[in-house]
Amino acid sequence: MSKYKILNSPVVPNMPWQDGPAEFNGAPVWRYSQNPIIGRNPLPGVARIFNSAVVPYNGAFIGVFRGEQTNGIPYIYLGHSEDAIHWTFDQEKIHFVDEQGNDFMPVYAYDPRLVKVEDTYYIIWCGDFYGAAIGIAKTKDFKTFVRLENPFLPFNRNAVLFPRKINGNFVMFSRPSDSGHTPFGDVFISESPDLTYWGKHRHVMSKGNEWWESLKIGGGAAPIETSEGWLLFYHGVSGTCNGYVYSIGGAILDIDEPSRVKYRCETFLLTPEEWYEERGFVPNVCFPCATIHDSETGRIAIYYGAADSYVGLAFTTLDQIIDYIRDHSVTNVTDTEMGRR
Ligand code: BMA
Repeated sequence: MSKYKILNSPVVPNMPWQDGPAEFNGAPVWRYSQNPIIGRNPLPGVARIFNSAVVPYNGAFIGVFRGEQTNGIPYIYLGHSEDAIHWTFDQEKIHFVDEQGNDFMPVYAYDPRLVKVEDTYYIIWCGDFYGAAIGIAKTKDFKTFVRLENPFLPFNRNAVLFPRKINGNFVMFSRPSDSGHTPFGDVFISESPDLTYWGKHRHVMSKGNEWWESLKIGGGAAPIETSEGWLLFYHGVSGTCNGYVYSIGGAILDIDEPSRVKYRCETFLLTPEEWYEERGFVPNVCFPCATIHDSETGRIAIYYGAADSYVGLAFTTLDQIIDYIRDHSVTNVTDTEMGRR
């Protein structure tokens, strides 16, 4: 019997899975033995796929993938899979229309997230709005993608929508930033009744006291609703003399007021160690963008971009990860307060 529960989430018996080791040196998160699941030059004109998001769909899986074209410009490509490990990609990048039905193609689009809220799937990405900012589109059938109003002013990156409304409003994380590689950054949260007007902005968490996340942090996978609160896998960045290092961190947020952090793990959950994480277009990057989780077994598969070159898969279970985050939690007042000044 599991100790904790995944709430408001489907049963996904065909989700990818591999058992973990009996003992761990650190966090109970283990990599898929066949990583990376997506290698280089995955389709014509695309040199690398990484930082991508997937969901269960019609008994199989579908995803939005950051494809770095051979001219270096990132766009979003749709992918399909029976097992969420082996993916086939549409050769054409996703074409959007606006709410009037006119064609819309972003100047660039990267780090997509894919979140189902009620009966609609939302794609959230970082694109150009006279500077880096958040783009959002909706689809019900993965054929028509309707681009919505830009939710936030530039500069802002790393937006993640929650999988359900809270107190009647859509809720989204974002990270205000600068126009460059942003050597700072905290996670904020905003609410919207209609996905057009955003407000009630709150601060969620600051960059960490711990060195692995001391430069900046950013939202990662869409939070998982659990009996302990919203389980969040996010990224934390350390600034070394040799560049940024991106690790995966974990936190649990209050279910009704997610700007309040209940538990925040002081250690990283996963940090670059394998060749595909340490070596690539940008070395030393583990960048989580999605999970697939099964509410029946509590199994969780984390999808993460590796070294801006590959997609990696790692596993944990709800009971193991919640116990680990709670047992290693260190919070301060900027975590636990409501986040409005
Ligand atoms: C961030 C984003 C991510 C990328 C990371 C490491 O600022 O651009 O897409 O994975 O840097 O290069």
